[in-house]
Amino acid sequence: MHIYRSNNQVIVKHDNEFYTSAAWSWDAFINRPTLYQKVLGDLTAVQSNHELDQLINEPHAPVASQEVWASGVTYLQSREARINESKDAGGGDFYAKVYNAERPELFFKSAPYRVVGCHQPVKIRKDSQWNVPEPELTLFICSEGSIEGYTIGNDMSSRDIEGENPLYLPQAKSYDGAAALGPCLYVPQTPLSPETLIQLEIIRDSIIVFQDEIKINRMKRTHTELAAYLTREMSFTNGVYLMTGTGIVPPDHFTLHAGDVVKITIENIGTLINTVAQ
Ligand code: DO4
Ligand code: MG
Repeated sequence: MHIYRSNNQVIVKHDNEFYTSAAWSWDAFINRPTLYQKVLGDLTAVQSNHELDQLINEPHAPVASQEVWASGVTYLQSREARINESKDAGGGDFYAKVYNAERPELFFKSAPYRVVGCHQPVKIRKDSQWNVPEPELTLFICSEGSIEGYTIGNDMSSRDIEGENPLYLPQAKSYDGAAALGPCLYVPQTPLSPETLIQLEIIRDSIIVFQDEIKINRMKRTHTELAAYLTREMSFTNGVYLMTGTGIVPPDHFTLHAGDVVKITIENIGTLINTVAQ
């Protein structure tokens, strides 16, 4: 099932039927263990309404009070890129070590009010010359620590800033328009297949200037391992989103321009589309 936020309504799409209820509020609705079963139960009390179909074309980010965290260096491609970009600063060793370490790299990505949804603009920093999108499968973890669903994340990154000094990571990763999530929260009955494909397309002046894809089974770590580390000593009252890291890195000469369209598709979840703001 797919759960959308639109006009302050929670809309559930399940088996090509659409449901909503005034009694549903985002935080309480999604923050439940065994979410799939709970929502199935909720649907028995409401009528399907096909007019809701229109509302999910312009969904809000699937976020009300949820913070967004992110994992780093979980794919070989990210490890190599980071070692390269930070070698002059002496940061290469840290990225090599964290890829193999038991403890993963986890960092705070975004406060909920800074997250943008599908079709809203993402931004590049004015004090940065080298910017890329990072297409990332994103977990929804409920306050009890279990993974209840998935969405698509774009972890916009300023590679020159993080490459200059790894201690600049928060500035390279967290700024207005740096985190996009959507178009919905996907809640399957069973965990995502390891064969699930992530695809990235960057379109400039109607031409695809970069595209690539990767399966989530190329990730070094498991989803449950990442969720367990994040929730070890930190509570999230309304649940939390966790981006799982990128396995797609454009070549070093590539940087995003204003007006570029970033399209990220993850099988069964949907497509997250954002244009880089002017
Ligand atoms: O350590 C830098 C950030 C890594 C990251 O965002 C990723 O691997 O996706
Ligand atoms: Mg990332």
